[in-house]
Amino acid sequence: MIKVHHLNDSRSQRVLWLLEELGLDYEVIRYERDASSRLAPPELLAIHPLGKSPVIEDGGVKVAETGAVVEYLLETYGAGRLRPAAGTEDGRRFTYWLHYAEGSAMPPLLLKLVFAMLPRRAPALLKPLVNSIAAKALKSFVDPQLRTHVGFWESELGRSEWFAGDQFTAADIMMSFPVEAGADRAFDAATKPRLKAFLDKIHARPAYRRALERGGAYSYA
Ligand SMILES: N[C@@H](CCC(=O)N[C@@H](CS)C(=O)NCC(=O)O)C(=O)O
Repeated sequence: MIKVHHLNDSRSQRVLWLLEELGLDYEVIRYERDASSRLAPPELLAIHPLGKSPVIEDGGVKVAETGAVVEYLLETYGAGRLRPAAGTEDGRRFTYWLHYAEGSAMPPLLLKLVFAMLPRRAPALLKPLVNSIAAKALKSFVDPQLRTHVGFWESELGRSEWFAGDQFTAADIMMSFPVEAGADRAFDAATKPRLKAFLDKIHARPAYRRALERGGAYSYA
């Protein structure tokens, strides 16, 4: 049976969701974030040298990195489901979003989180300085980048029902985490009707709900 090394409240929720959409049996091995640092526990280092989640094991095969896990599951068990045909425009868009979600969308979202957290964690004496550096970085670099990305998502969802065409695909599962994290810290869903509709639709999917039950606490749903 497929084993998923799953960190609570994390990107690996997407892997559980994909497994549910594919109707596969799987076992969830849970890891809890440190309450203060939010980092993964050291036990994950025994699974993969980076100590991050998700990682899956399937017989003798071990796969890390969400996009690679998604590709592996689709190739091995998808039988053509949840992806457009290769060589089509939708197929190219699918590949784009599969890479874009972690490669381009997540870095500014992570920076936003880090710069928002830094002042809270700075020693009292340094707080004003750290606060001012973080505010400058957010204003001059991170927030404008995020506005561009979020505007791009909203406009792409005007081209088709889903990110890679009119059918729901695993590209939407990959993009769920940036959009959910973005709605939490980078944009107001009330001002982005297509992104809001995307979130409403994915949150209503039975497989998404089942994955939440298996994964435990997830603050973005
Ligand atoms: N690009 C990687 C990112 C992996 C990653 O950073 N995972 C986070 C979960 S959201 C993690 O394990 N964080 C805990 C830590 O860094 O200690 C992927 O998509 O798999």
